[in-house]
Amino acid sequence: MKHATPENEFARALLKGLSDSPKTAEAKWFYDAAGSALFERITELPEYYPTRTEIGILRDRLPEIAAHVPAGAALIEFGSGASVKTRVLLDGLDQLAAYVPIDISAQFLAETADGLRRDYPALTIHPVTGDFMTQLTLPPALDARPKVGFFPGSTIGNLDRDAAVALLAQARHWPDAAGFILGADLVKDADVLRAAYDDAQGVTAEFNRNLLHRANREAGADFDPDSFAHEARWNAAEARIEMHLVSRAAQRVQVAGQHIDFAEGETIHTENSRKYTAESLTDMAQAAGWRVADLLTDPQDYFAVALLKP
Ligand code: AVJ
Repeated sequence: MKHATPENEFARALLKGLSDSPKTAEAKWFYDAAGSALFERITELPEYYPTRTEIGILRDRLPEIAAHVPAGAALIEFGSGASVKTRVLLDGLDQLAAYVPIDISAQFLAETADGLRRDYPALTIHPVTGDFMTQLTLPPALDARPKVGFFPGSTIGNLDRDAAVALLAQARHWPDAAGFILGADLVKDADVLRAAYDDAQGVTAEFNRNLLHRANREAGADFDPDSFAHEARWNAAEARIEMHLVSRAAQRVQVAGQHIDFAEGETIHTENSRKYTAESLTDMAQAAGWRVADLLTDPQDYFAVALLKP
């Protein structure tokens, strides 16, 4: 064999995406420790409205959200929990019996669960380790409980439509599925959208380039990260922000023992962040067997928290 298969999953996935035309990388690879810290900084940027807008909706509309959650229910969160958003709900929904954070990192989950058990002694915490894009097994102790899914942050926007529908359908098929609370970013003025993904301080640019630093650290690559420019494009036809890393020159890069050639201006497409309308959200929910019982938005209509019912 000419090329040995790289032994780690990140290196394999990276090589595969870089052999595609156009070159791509999946957004989930942003989140090593450095990338997660950069994302936390993004959520505090003046241009990045989604996090603070969603928290505002959750706080302001707690009574309506509470009415959506049956007594004795389990709240099942996709992705990293223990954030401000989770706590807003746990503080406001005293009818909850259980909280189930699902995360890929067992270590992170264990720490989260300890903190939550301290702060919410009345709540049973059942952490589930796993990739929420795959079929998950819920703890049998939850069998009899009504289940409400929670997927905040518009992280659903990273998924293509089929994957998003599959995730929502999985929750719809839980025994005693009672509802779903979905955070989704909305289509708006293109300049507002672009600024949110290309901030003046350059934090998002560093977040994007961290993929190259990570490739150098973990995938035997020799990228010169400064030779790639950060670009955030609004793709109106697909209703999505795309992040790209644009090669500033023709160059050859080594990745896990193979070489990858870039033309000047050639890009690695590193993320899609889909933006929704009431129509496209309703359509996606319906395709997964849910109906939109309520669509809670902020006064500017920047962000939506959709309350889905079977
Ligand atoms: C975590 C996927 C919701 O799409 O807004 C932020 C990630 N990328 N800035 C988003 C992100 C660039 C974020 N999500």
